[in-house]
Amino acid sequence: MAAKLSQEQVDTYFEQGYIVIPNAVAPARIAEIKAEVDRMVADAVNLTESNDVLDLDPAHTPEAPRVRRIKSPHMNSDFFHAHAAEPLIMDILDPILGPSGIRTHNTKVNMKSAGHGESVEWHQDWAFYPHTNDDVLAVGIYLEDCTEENGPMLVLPGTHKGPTYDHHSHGYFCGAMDPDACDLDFSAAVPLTGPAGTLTVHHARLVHGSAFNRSDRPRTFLLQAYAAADAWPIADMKGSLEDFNNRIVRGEPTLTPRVVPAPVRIPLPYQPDAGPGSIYDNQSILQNRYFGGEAKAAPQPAHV
Ligand SMILES: O=C(O)CCC(=O)C(=O)O
Repeated sequence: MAAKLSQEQVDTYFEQGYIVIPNAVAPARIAEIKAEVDRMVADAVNLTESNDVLDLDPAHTPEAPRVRRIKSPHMNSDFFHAHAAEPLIMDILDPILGPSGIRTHNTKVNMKSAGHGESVEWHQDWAFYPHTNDDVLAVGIYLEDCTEENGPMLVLPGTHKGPTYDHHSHGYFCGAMDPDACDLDFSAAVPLTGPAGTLTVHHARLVHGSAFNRSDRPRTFLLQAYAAADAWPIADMKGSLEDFNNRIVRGEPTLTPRVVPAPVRIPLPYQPDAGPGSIYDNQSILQNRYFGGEAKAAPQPAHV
């Protein structure tokens, strides 16, 4: 594929808040990524509860392992550390993240096992990590063919230009939107589908979610989030200044953030019981669920 986006793709990204590039990543590279995922997930047979690397499904047992997420693979695997800076990805992002450079913000592998894989309630990534400017996005790579049946990511086009919605429940940040509390037509959601190797880019303010995987095929999705080098996080720097600057993958660090108006809510307070790095734990206190599934009992309201 051409590593550079066409002007039409750049315009679509800014207009709609996302783009989908089928066959962007070559089959040989997908095979390497899958091999590293398999290597990391193999540790699940030794676990009875989630740890800093693997987020286990509630149905997991060491005998029948079920991993729903690899957390921060770029921090837990040399392979994924290097992959976050992959020139193919940098070249795609160059025209949309601006000239200041590019910083990795977070990475994860979301795994929906066949017949079972978890849903992700509607949310905006921006609600988790507001920055001083909104040149912030996530790149997704499907490691298997993704169709409407095995739980594609769903997006609401154009919502990156709208408000930042409430992602709190019972006074705690829960990383999910109450579908009845926002004036959005969820039936207009677009499923992002494509063959293995399809690459997606979505704006951090775009409303998105994803349904259960009730098919007989798994769906594994590598997500890598990036910010312009001059976008500074407002709520959490995720470590020291040195760590922050070490995550620059193109361009130079800067101490002068670019500040532009963008609607912000602070993702605090954190829930006392939510496992770190688990969107599933975080969202589990949302009672009014769009995609179904059982909500956890409501915690005592936080005093904010
Ligand atoms: O796995 C998906 O389809 C979407 C996940 C997502 O939006 C997230 O992890 O923030």
